[in-house]
Amino acid sequence: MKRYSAFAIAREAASYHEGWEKAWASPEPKARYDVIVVGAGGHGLATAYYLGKNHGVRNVAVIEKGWLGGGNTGRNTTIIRSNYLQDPSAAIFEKARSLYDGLSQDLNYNVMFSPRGCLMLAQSEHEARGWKRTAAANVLQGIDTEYVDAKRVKEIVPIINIDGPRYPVLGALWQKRGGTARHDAVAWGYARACSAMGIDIIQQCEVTAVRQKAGKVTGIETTKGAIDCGKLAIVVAGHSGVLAEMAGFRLPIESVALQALVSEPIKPVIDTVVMANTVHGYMSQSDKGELVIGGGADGFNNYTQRGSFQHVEDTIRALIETFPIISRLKMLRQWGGIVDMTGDRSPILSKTPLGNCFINCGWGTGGFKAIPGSGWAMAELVAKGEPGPLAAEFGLDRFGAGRFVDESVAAGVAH
Ligand code: FAD
Ligand code: PYC
Repeated sequence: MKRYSAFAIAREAASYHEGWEKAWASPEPKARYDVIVVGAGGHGLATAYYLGKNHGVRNVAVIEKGWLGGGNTGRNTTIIRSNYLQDPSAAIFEKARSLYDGLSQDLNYNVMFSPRGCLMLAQSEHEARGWKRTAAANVLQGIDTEYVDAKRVKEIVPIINIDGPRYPVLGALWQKRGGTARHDAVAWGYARACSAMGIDIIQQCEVTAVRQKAGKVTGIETTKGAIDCGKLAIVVAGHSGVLAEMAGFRLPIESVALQALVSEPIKPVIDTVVMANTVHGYMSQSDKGELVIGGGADGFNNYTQRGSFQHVEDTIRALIETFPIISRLKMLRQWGGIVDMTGDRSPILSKTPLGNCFINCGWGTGGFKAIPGSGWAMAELVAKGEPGPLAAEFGLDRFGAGRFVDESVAAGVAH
């Protein structure tokens, strides 16, 4: 596959840009693969990429029922940060954040990582104490965050109203190396790099059953026929419960819709990410000028991938006190994704009751930022059959043993 570069743009310009290759191949499935990854979201694609890159496992297929990146990966609000409370979470999220630093170069694909900084507002005394505690934990974990006062918040985000009558801003947890990346580009970059290694990405191919014999997976049934495999990795976010049921085990997961919306494009007004968890809203500005706004998760389980009027109203009403500037803006689009929530709001990267079947899910409302670290850790788990240090605390067995990794506050989005 030809490398993307400034030179390549100049070369292709000379032939009216008609010579670009397809970014990834669209093969028919082979009869058998060493590893099948179900789900071509960011986590599935990154798993396949690091299987090939770090472990030399390249007879791999990524099977996707829709189009790659069309699940939560292409529906999220692209916030990247690693300011979690517990050590295992801080480790995997910081691994991901640091991989994002060099991801465009590694994949030879511009994922538009923009470390513009992330503020998590404290709008109650309780929240202020919580963020101070997280800042102290982050110091011990080697993660670069600090608790800043309201005056500093106002300097960083001049459009913010820190004197709201109901929810004044008391301070914030500030991670200046947090930020955003272009979500589709993350999926496309991994897909292209996988394809260049000979990994098959098979879209429009739904997995309908998991075949097994003597406690091991032998293959899958799909809408494009049966495919055999040596190992199976299930990486399907909101559909994890459905796939687990096909494989014959149960997961401590609930699926709910999480919604977001964007405004009409305006001139640059905010050059950082602001999360206001007490009022259930968060905001940043895209390169196109739209304000990217998200709210809390639905209060009931469902599989709807669309927005609702109630959330638009609740989220905007909540944010207007803190950002009066948005009160006259028109909202352009809204949407939803199905997120997979565990009880402790931490992910599952785990072996399963089937010896050669592994699962990566439970990233809930916060897995976009984790994609590179999660793929790295999942590839190690699948290749070696045992979790490495990044995945060790995220096994399914923690729910039986009561060894929770409680991130219900640091998860960031009210749920
Ligand atoms: P997905 O991208 O959903 O991929 C799973 C894939 O599996 C899908 O493409 C699906 O079609 C496929 N699949 C399902 N069933 C089958 C089957 N039977 N056969 C074949 N394929 C199947 N996280 C952050 O870190 N920052 C944010 O700002 C953020 N904002 C969010 C905002 C919203 C509105 C939403 C919905 C989520 C947000 N998240 C955020 C969470 C983040 O998007 C997810 O945690 C992450 O994208 C999950 O990636 P994934 O690869 O696991 O899942
Ligand atoms: O996890 O940072 C996050 C997040 C922000 C919006 C949705 N999730």
